[in-house]
Amino acid sequence: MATTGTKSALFVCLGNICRSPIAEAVFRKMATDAGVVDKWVIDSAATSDWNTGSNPDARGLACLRKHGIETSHSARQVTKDDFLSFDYILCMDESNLSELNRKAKNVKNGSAKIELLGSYDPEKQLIIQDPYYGSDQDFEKVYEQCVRCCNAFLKMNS
Ligand code: WE7
Repeated sequence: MATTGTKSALFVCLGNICRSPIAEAVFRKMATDAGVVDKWVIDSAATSDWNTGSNPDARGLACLRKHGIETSHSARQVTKDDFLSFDYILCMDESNLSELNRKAKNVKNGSAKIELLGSYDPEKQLIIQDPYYGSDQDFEKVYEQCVRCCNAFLKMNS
């Protein structure tokens, strides 16, 4: 359980190597720049166990680095405990959302708010598409969406 006064957000996608590590790193950078990172528990995870232990996709790392952000994340799958300990579980697409809601049903007293990260987008792009079979430009688009959404999400929580 999060310590009193802290808030927590878990970013989730299919494999925890493309979209959710970008969202996690963007949000941590924003919270750091805003001087509130100590008030947050921030992590990311996958709905699947396919990539467990893998580092983020090289294209995602290059995209983040281009914007002055570093990350060292190792992919992990969402656990039952995540549904108890996180305030927010923010995912990328409808498939992530239905998978998380399905998993949440097996957790008694789970209190995490499960939402699409895109629901915070002031430009109303609800879905953050999987860039796995995409181009560098698709990663850049994911990054821009994460920036807009994380900024709005952080503002709402300050
Ligand atoms: C992805 C992926 C992504 C697709 N990251 N993988 Cl080969 C596979 C099968 C089950 C789970 C995972 Cl995670 C993976 C590897 C990792 N972002 N996106 N696969 C993907 C995209 C479009 C159509 C089908 C798949 C599996």
